[in-house]
Amino acid sequence: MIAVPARPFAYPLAPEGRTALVVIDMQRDFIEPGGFGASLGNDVTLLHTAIAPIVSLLAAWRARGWPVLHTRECHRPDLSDCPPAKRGRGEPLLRIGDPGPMGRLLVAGEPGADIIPALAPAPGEWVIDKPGKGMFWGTCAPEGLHARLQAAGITHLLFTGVTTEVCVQTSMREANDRGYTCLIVQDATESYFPAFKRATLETIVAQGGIVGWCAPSAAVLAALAPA
Ligand code: C5J
Repeated sequence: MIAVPARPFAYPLAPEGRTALVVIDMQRDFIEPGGFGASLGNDVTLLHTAIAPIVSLLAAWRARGWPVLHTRECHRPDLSDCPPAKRGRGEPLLRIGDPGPMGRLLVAGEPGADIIPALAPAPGEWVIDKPGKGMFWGTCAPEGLHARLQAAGITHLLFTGVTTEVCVQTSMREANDRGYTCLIVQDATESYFPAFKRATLETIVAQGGIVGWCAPSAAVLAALAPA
């Protein structure tokens, strides 16, 4: 194990490809103007600081040939996997499935559902489309994501992406409940609400790491031996 200085204590990072880097929903629909995030009234520029740390982590994982998972929150074009309770909520400018400047909001195959070019998946990396907030819900049919991770020998997950308190936290909690050893990279995740991000990171590490560990990307990268 590689000891990464972290809160609430050193994180035991498993080498030899057993720790996957998870990049949650770094999609144009959340990061760029005119997408789903903006339709909810959010300032999308608040998410941009997470991009550079994720680029650095991706480079480190790719140099070692370690597994990388990208997720995309999106729905089938007929919206059959989008519950009315999700689509109908609130008073957004545009709803899921409505046409916007980047195509239909949060619909698979539309430009807005794409991962931003700076973080585009490399060949062989996992790309998981998820209809919900958590990456284990309704994904990787028929066997499910947990079975696929187990088959690949992945036991540890490093979480990055957006937004900290919604899809990142939900996915990390789902993973924690399934027995994965999880760390959230504090500068590689962002929220439209800085106070929610702070509260989420504190919640994760409280009570002896009730959900997992937290560390900056510099601590993770420094702990890795040269590739
Ligand atoms: C949200 C996400 N915030 N990726 N999705 O609706 O966090």
